[in-house]
Amino acid sequence: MILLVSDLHLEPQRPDLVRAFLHFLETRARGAEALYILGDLFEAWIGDDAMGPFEQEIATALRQLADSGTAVYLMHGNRDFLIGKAFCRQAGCRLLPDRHIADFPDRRVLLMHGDTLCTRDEGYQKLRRILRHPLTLFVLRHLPLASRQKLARKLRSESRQQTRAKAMDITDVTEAEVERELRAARVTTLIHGHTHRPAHHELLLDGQPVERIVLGDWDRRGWVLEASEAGLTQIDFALDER
Ligand code: LP5
Repeated sequence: MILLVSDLHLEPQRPDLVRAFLHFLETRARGAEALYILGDLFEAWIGDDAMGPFEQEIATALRQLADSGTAVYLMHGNRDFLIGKAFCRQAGCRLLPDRHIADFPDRRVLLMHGDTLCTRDEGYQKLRRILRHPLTLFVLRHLPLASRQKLARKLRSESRQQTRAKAMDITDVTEAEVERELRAARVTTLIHGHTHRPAHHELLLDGQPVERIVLGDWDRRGWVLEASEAGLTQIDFALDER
């Protein structure tokens, strides 16, 4: 079994989410062939050098899962794109590029975080281009810790305000971009997160059936997509499920 999650947005201020994720790693994820985390594991990540006891606890739990034989893969999200080699080494996980094609038991799939698919969200795409520019990344990584914390708080609060004011279709994926990615990857299944709109879309691309599976965000409930020879099944569960 292969498991996929995204958008957990872990932070010390949400102990319910943290407990649920740690429990997930110790139970459902144990024995899985692989766990893919498709971005936004953390609510905000300002650099591996800023890791405190909370981040260490998550890294240790991931490492224990990896040591037990489950391959753990991590992709950047729009809130934790500064996760680097040090965290991955400590957590025993492999960092994936923004687009990754994986061989699943019954098919090849394209894995993405999903933010780049929202091409109508011009404000965000502009911000993304600035934040992901190598020069910006260099500068951000070298800012003093306090400045990075301040900047992250500012960005989060601006984002909360601005996303509330955006129309639903602006913050959803653009179909043409989904089609472009599927064609370029030569696969018929795309799995992504980011939009917080869990769903299983069946579409036609050049007359062929294709699928787009959107992973759910962990907030009121937890979400996991299970991939096996039987296909892909997304399930949600109570955060306090034991
Ligand atoms: O994250 P979410 O779900 O709220 O909304 C996203 C888009 N927003 C973001 C911003 C992140 O939330 C902020 C993450 C901060 C943590 C990492 C910081 C690391 C760098 C700093 C420390 C070293 O990604 C949101 C989308 C939404 O998804 C749906 O797709 O709409 O995009 C926006 O809201 C962007 C706005 O439209 C434009 C923002 C202007 C910000 C102005 C601040 C200027 C600061 C400039 C800094 C270089």
